Amino acid sequence: MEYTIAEKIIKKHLVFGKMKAGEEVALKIDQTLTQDATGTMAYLEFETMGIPRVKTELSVAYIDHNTLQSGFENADDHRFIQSMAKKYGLRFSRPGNGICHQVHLERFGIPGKTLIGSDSHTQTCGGLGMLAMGAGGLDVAVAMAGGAYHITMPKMYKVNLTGVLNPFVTAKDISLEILRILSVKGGVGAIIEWGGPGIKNLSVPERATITNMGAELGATASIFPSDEITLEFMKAQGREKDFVPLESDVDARYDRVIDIELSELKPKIACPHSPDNIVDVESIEGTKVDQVCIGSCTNSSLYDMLKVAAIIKGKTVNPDVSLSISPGSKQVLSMMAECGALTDILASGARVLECACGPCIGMGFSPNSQGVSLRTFNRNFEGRSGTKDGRVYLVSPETAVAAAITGVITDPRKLGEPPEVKIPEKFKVDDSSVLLPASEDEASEVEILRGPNIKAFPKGEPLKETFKAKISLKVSDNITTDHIMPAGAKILPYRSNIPYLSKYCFEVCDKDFAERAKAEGRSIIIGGENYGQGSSREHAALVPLYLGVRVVLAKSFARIHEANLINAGIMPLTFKNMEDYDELSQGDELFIDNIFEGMESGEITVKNLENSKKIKAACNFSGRQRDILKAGGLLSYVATEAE
Ligand code: MIC
Ligand code: SF4
Repeated sequence: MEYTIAEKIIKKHLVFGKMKAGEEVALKIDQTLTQDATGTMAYLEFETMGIPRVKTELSVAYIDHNTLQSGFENADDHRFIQSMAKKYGLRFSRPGNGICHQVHLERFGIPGKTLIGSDSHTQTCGGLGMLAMGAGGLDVAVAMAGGAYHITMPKMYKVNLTGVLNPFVTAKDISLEILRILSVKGGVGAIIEWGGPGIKNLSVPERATITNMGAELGATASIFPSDEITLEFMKAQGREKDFVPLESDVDARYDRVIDIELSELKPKIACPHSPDNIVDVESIEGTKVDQVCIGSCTNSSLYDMLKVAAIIKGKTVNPDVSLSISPGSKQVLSMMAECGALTDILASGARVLECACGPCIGMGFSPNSQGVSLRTFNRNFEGRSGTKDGRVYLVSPETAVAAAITGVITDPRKLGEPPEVKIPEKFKVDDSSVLLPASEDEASEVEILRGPNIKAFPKGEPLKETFKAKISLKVSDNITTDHIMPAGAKILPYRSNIPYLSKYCFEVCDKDFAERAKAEGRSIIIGGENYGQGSSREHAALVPLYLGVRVVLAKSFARIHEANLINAGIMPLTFKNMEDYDELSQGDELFIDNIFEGMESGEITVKNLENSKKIKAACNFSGRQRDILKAGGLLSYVATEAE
């Protein structure tokens, strides 16, 4: 039998199930990561499991999202997470040390290992041959407690790269090209393996720019082989002992193969408000730009920063543009400082922000009203920047800096000679901002520091045989978790306060939703295709649960969100006939009976009490998922299993 890279890793980590696409498999998890915006909840959940110390090979708690401390909330949450890490055996990456995915790639990722993280861009570490996946916080908590991670065995896609990129065309343009080809739902249910002769010219950070945006495709994971380029990167990080080579077998079978000839690519741009709304930069040249942001877990490596510095050296930022630079890690920033690149950037008039997510999640640096913002980030969902009518475009660092200089969208190929950038053979290694946990003997003495912002989180209820409720909201295709549970500097500090967060649920779509749903008591949401794409935030399930949502009936779901709904005890049902979506309206009362029998057979009948029409819904849950729903969510299920 010949295997793909991902299949090889899955085979090695399989604790349950058959490696057949569509079937549920359970995997042993070697490493976990959390960030602070999802971490607080994940640690509260972990605490309820009563495990004295994490059971993974390595677990790291990062602080990188909620770094603006405009009140006590974020600082309290940082202290809570730090004390949890110390007590329960995790490393703690202090605020300022960098964005979780960038730091994990530099310092901790290991080819061939499994990693799950409570952040959808965890797949970044696929750039060095890891099977790295985003997950809900509760799934990460279970993995920290030694439990397996359950996924639907994905299909295998292969992207073959041939040729060489032209000057000013970059790894980011490859990410945008695959989004153009596949769209934001094209990767759902698949692992995307990158290969072909074209990968030989891509360094690990460039590969990571590509795997990072696998999240935007909805893919379960994205992965590169581990080869001599990987070895070179690991040597530069002083970690060559962790290197293992990894490639697919020659006759490995793929469900889909996509070829991209790199020399044919031009600089690309994702237009508002979706990462797959792609055109060539040259086609919209001249559009006035108000703001440019360079950074995020997609494009904040030393290589990216050095290119930007080389291009902007000796020039000044256009007077009508505000330029921000957020290096991905302390390592990147300190190396920029040492080689003078930081001085060149500062001299241009750019604003240097801390090594954190920052503007990407609306944590400061929101654009002006109706402002056009060019960002090297991965998401441009409506309102995500913190400015409701802001217009965000996604681009490469080269395209970003070209606009920062000219003040308008500019094809970077017009910048003249491409920058010559040399990456040092050795990176500056200083792990002093990663704190080690207390020893097992001392752990019991460590006090958990809780602030007043931490409130109890809602628990699901055991499923009943029948269910009757009204439709509290009907939404269209590609609804993101940013629609369901917005982020941004004003709301993010309340990630451990579900009652407070609930006021903002679906605010972007319908500002009356929260009150209406609460007044209904129990309700159903109707969704279109790819419902819940984007972030892994389980708050997009916990908050609707708090507001009484018990069923979401959609055309299809994004992977992590569907898992989060089940974990929360909300039943995700899919339309069998897509036209039935048009038959339902907000306010209709629906009735579902024979739920248990339906779950066994995979089909449930939903009756619309307004007109007595019957709708067939699919519910292809695994035995474990049925039990979780029956128990009222994963936490109750874990508790009953333990009895
Ligand atoms: C994002 O990019 O949307 C986030 C913020 O990193 C999220 C996690 C979160 O909502 O806390 C993600 O991608 O999972
Ligand atoms: Fe942070 Fe943005 Fe990356 Fe999410 S996508 S982890 S908010 S930098």
